[in-house]
Amino acid sequence: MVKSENTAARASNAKVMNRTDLTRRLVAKLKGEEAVVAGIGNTNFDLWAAGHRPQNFYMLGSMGLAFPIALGVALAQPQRRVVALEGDGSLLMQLGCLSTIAMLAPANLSLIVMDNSVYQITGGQATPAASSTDLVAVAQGCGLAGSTWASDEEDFERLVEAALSAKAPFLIAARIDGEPAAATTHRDPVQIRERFMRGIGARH
Ligand SMILES: Cc1ncc(C[n+]2csc(CCOP(=O)(O)OP(=O)(O)O)c2C)c(N)n1
Repeated sequence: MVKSENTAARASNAKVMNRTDLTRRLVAKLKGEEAVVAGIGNTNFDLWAAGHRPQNFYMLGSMGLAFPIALGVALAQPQRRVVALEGDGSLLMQLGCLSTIAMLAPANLSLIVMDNSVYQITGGQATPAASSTDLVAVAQGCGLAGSTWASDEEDFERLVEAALSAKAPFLIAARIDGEPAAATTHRDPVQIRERFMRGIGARH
């Protein structure tokens, strides 16, 4: 696998962690008003499993939209911290958003990719992250300079804390195992949208 020099060591030393556990650790770090936008499938299932919050948005159906939606929320509500969770396959489908986020650089946006190197929810086919693409190197190349692999759970928590008070967005990448999500989000797109709009005060 070819990796850019500065992420290669961190990528190969990164511990394989568990998405459900990391999502719970993330939610435990939130103060309350942060919006969390999670991508199709497992990232939003585990966000749901960590305990529903009115400020959570669960993307259904289309890959790669967690980061773009979170960008929109971050630009619309600059006083609110916004966290976006995405799977590696979904991020690979929408890589251009990293360039846009780096260019606009909203200080209140944090990005997390859960990299199991497969399209798990559709049967575990390998993504390019399994062999040829280092998503942290991609993010750095797009201009998200602070992007990094989380080396273990404590490092992940430290990076989340740093991201929640950072002055510029960066990508936290976590290598995760193949465990399925701990629950399944209730699939009701209208309810998800309305609850979120009220949760962030965009609708009363
Ligand atoms: C535009 C688009 N293409 C394909 C699909 C089918 N699909 C749904 S989820 C998924 C895999 C998602 O992989 P990843 O984001 O890595 O998350 P994981 O399943 O590994 O948690 C695929 C291929 C889709 N829903 N939308």
